[in-house]
Amino acid sequence: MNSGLIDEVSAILRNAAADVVLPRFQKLQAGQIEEKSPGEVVTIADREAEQIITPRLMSLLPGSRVVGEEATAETPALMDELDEGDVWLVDPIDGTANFVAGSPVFSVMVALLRRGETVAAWLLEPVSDRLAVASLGAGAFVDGIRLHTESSCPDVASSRGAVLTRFLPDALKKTVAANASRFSAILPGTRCSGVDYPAVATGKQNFVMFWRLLPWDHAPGALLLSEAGGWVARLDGSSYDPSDQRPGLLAAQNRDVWQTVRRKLLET
Ligand code: 2AM
Ligand code: CA
Repeated sequence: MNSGLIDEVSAILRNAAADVVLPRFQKLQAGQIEEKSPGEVVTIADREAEQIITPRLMSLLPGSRVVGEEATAETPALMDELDEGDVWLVDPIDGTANFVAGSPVFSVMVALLRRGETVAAWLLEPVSDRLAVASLGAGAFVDGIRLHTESSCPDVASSRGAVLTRFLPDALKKTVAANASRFSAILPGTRCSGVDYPAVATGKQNFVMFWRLLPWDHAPGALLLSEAGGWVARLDGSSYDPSDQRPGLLAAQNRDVWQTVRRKLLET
């Protein structure tokens, strides 16, 4: 991945954030927020950001296509054949519920898939302007500083991580709750994967577990964490594939932590 493309996409995300997202932050009017489906909100800022980002990404790579969260809500077939050609996955606002609540914990994310493999990722937090980028085989960076996760495995009793319980089946919720006291802390997660994955990649926490796997929520963070030295895999140990939405994913700061957390968190 050439660094020119990394910079061009970074500029596209920063422009969209400055032009249509940040001007609405803590200033949304009631008519600018809609319920897409029960419990899932979308705002004028999500829609406009995706509209701005989509043609700009397409013009960067001839023959590429864009699969954005909001366009896919209108046209679900856009998600077919993610494993063909060059596909940009766009989450115009990740953490929309936080954005609507006036919290700065939201991000703008893009991943580039090449024949189904994530080859580059961008995660921008507009309020702080913190930008995380990764490209396959070339590392993960936050604001230009290369990330390397810890290679050792802490005691379970001193490890902490987040489990996103909203979409988790009741039986798994009970298992996690029963095993939580083995850990230093089981956190609820931030409701923004653009913040949860960097929290592991930068060592703020040791792991994060998700259930629902929409590709724009996970492809960027999964590449970021893998390139930082982390380990991301489905709960059965198989590798993460953005084209496969079967649920359940565990992301950890390295493979040993992944295996230990998988065992201690989900043991029945
Ligand atoms: P969104 O705001 O783009 O819909 C993955 O956890 C993603 O699911 C989040 O980044 C967020 O993306 C959405 N989400 C919203 N509320 C959530 C919740 N309570 N638990 C888990 N995910 C949530
Ligand atoms: Ca979103």
